[in-house]
Amino acid sequence: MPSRFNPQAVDQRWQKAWEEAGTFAADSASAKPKSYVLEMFPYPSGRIHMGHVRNYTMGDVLARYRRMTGHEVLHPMGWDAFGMPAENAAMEKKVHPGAWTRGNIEAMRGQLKRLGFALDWTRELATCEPDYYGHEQALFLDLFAAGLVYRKESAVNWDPVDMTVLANEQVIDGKGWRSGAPVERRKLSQWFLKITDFAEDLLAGLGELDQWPDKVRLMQENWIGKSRGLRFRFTLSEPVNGQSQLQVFTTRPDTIFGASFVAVAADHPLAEAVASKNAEAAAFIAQCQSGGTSAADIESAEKLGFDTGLTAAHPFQPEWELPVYIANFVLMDYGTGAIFGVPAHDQRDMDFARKYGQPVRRVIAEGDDTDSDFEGDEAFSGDGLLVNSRFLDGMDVETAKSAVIARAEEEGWGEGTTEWRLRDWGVSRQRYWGTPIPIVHCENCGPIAVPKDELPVALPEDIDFETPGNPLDRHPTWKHVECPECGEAALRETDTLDTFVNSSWYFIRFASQPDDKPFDTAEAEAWLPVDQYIGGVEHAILHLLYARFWTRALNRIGMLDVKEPFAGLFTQGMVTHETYYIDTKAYYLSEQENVQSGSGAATRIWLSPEEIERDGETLTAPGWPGFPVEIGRIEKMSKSKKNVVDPDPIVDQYGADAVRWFMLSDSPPERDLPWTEAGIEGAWRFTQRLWRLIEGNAPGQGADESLDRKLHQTIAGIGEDIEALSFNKAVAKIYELTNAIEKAEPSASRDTAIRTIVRLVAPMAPHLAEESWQALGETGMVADAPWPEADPALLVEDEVTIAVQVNGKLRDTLSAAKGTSKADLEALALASEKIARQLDGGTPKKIIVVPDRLVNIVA
Ligand code: ANZ
Ligand code: ZN
Repeated sequence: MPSRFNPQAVDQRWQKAWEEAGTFAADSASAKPKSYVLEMFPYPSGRIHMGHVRNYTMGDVLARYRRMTGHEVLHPMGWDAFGMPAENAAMEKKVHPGAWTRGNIEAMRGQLKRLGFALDWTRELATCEPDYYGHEQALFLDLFAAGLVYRKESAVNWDPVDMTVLANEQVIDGKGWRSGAPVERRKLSQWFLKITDFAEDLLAGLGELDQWPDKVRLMQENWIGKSRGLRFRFTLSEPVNGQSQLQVFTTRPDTIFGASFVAVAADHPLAEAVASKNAEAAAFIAQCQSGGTSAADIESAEKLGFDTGLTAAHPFQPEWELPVYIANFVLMDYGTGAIFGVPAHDQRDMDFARKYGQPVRRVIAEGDDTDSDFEGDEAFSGDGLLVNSRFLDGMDVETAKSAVIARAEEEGWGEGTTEWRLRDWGVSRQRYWGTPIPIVHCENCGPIAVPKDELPVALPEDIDFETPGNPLDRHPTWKHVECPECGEAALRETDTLDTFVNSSWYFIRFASQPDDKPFDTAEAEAWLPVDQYIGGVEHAILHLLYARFWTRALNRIGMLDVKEPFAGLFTQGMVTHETYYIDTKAYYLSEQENVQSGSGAATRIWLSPEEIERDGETLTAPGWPGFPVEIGRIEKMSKSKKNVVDPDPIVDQYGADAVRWFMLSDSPPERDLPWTEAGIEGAWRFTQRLWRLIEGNAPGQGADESLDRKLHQTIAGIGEDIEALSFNKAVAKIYELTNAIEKAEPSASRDTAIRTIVRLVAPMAPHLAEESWQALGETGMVADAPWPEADPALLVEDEVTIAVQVNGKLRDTLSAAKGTSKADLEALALASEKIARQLDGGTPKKIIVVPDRLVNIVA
C-alpha cells in the first residue's frame, strides 16, 4: 500500500536539517568557482505575496542547481527596510516605524523559511539597522570627499496644511494625500549625487550587458537620454536687465522654420525681470508655482502662458518676430529654461498654440502632405523630409539637424551640444525612516562631514508623529550638536537618504560584511558581479541605474574593481488571478438615498476568492445574497481588486514543493502566471506521483537502452533549461521522464533513472527530493549530491539499421548508434556470424562503408 507524500511532516524536518548542517552558508574563501545568485530583496510590508514566491523560487532553483554543479554559491536574503509605509503606519496605527518594520521582517522571514529556500541566512541584513546604514553613511562621506556629492536648491512638493514635504507618490491629483490641500512647489537646499558624471559610461556599459533583456537596456538608454542638440541665442526686441539675447535649447534644430513662439520657465531670470515690473506676470508666476513637481504632474497640467510683449528675432530672418511667453510647461532645470515652440511637430507646443492662437506651420512632410498650413490638433512627431524650410527643403531630419547646427556655428549664434536627459540624483528626503545624512551644518564652517569614528549617526527612538512634518527636525535635542571643526553650536542635517541609496549597494554588503567597514574589497571582488539577478521589471530603470552608478562611484574612488554590478539580469512576469465583483448599479438604484451625486458612485464591489462559492459554472457570494457574482479580468494580484491569494494557507494545504512546482511549471518565467486552483492541485498531484514512483522502486537486472537514452537526454536538457532560466521547459522534461519510467519494466536502468530523477528535481522540489534520497538508501543529502552527468554517447537521437552486403547482396542487418564511426561499423559487420559464414574464412578484398546506412564487403 503506497503511502502519501506528507509535506506537513516532511518539509520542516529538512528545513531544520539544512539549517543545522549550514548547507547553504557561502564560504568566501572556497576554492570552488563562485556563483552569486540574487533576487531583489523585499520591502517588509507585512506579508510575503505570490510575486515574491515566484521570484524567489526561480532564484532558488538556479542557486541549488549551481551548488550541485560544483559551485560555491552565494544566495542571500535581506530587507529593504526603510521607507514611507512604516511612517504612514506610525501615523495611522501609532506604532513605531522600527517596531512595525521589525515585526514584519519576523513574520516574512518565517514565511520564506517555510518555502525551503536555499538561502544563506547568516548574511541576512536589514537596511534600517545601524549596522547597515552606518556603513552607508561612511560610503556617503567617501563620495562626499571625492566630490561626488553636492548641495543645491531644488523644488519639492509642499503641503501647506500639514507643513511638510511630500514625496511624489503622496501627491494625488495635485493635492496632499492626508490634508487634501493643493500642493505648492517650494525650493529647498538638498543633497545630490553626481550620477551625470557617469552618463557616458553608464550608456556605454549597456552595450556589454549581453545577459540583460534588450527591453531593459533600451529603457536605461532612453532614461540616460543622450541626444544631439543646439543651444542658440535669439535677439530680443528690447534688452531685459541689460540682456538683449535669450538662449534656448532644442533637440530639433531641423524644425527651426516651424517656430511660432518662444517661451521661458516661470523661474527664468527673464520671467522674474518681467514680473518685477508687471503685477499680472508676477501673479501668473505664482500660479505656476502650485501643483506637483513630478514630470507627470507637469505633463498633464493644462498648458498656460503669459505674453510678455517682448519678441525674439528668427535667426534666419530677423524681421520675422516671435512672441515671447512665460509658460508653465517649460522647466528651469533642463537645457537653458527657454525654448522655441514648433506646434506642428510637438504636442505641448500644439496645445499651447491652439489655445493662444499662434500659427501652426508644417515643416516635416507627412507622406505627401506638405501643406504649410497644418490642420488638426495632433502634432506630427514622425519622420519625414523637410518642407517649407528654404535651404533645408528635401533633407531628412538628421541631415537637416546637422545643416542648421553647422550654419549656427559658422555664423556664431549657436553651438551644437550633446545633451543628456539624465539628471543628478537628488537623495534628500525630509522624513524620519531613512539613513540620516551624516553632515553637520555650522555657521562658521559650512556643511561638515561627521567624523567617521562617530558613525553611525543613529536615528533617535523617541519621536513624535502627532505633529506632521519631519520628526528629526522637530526632535528637541537630536539635531543640536557641536561642530566637528570649530566646536561651536551647530545643527545636524535632518534630511535622510532616498531608500534607493540603501538598495544601491546591499549586494556588496551581502558579499562581504566586516564590522569595521562597509565591505572588504578583496572579498567583495571575489563574488561580484552578481551572476544572475532576478526581479520585477518595475525596477528596470531607477534601481538598476543607481546600483550601476554606485558601483562605478566606488570603482572611481578605488574601493572596488568592478563596474557592472549585475552580469545577468532576468525580469520575471507577474502572478495574476481572476477578479470577482458585484455590480452595484442595481443596488444603488433600489436604495435611492445611497446614490452618490454625480458619477462618483462605486459600481463594482470587488470580492476576494474566499468570499465566493462555486457551483459548477455559477458563482455566488454568501455575503451578498441575491446579487450575481461577475467574473472580471485576470489581473496582477492586488489588494485593490481583492484577487490576492495568500501563500501561507496554500503551503499549509499542499506543502512547499507543490507551491514551488506550480510557480515554475505553467508559464515561461518572463510571462504572467495565472494562479488557479486547478494549477496548484495539479502540481500537488505530481509530487504524489513522483513519490509513488520512488516508493515503488525495486532493484532490477539488465539494461533498458531506450530508458537510458531518455534519461541522459533529460539530464542534458534540464541543465540547459535551468541555465537559460526556462524552468517551465525543465518541468516538462521531468514529466516526460516520469512517464517513461512509469512505463518501463524493472531493470538496472530503471533503478538508475529513479535515483537520478531525484537529483534532477532536487532544485525544484527539494523536500520531496531529500525524503526520496533517504528512502532510496542514498547517503548524505541530495542538496549536496553532484548534478548527474549526461553521457554524450547516449545523447545521440536513435539507433540506425545498417545493411550489410556481401558482393552487393544483403546478408545481414545490424543496429548501431547513429554516428558510429566507419571503423566501428566495419568491425561490427565482420563480427557478424552470418557474414563470417558468407566469407567462409576468406579475407575481403575491399570494404565500403556508408555511415549510418550500409557496409558492403567485396569478397
Ligand atoms: C524645438 C522642438 C521642435 C522641440 C519639435 C521638440 C520637438 P528631449 O528631446 O526630451 O531632450 N525643451 C527644451 N528645454 C526645455 C525645458 N527647459 N522645458 C521644457 N521643454 C524643453 O526634449 C528636448 C525638447 O524639449 C527641445 O526640443 C525643446 O523643444 C523642449 F518638433 O525644440 B524642442
Ligand atoms: Zn564650525
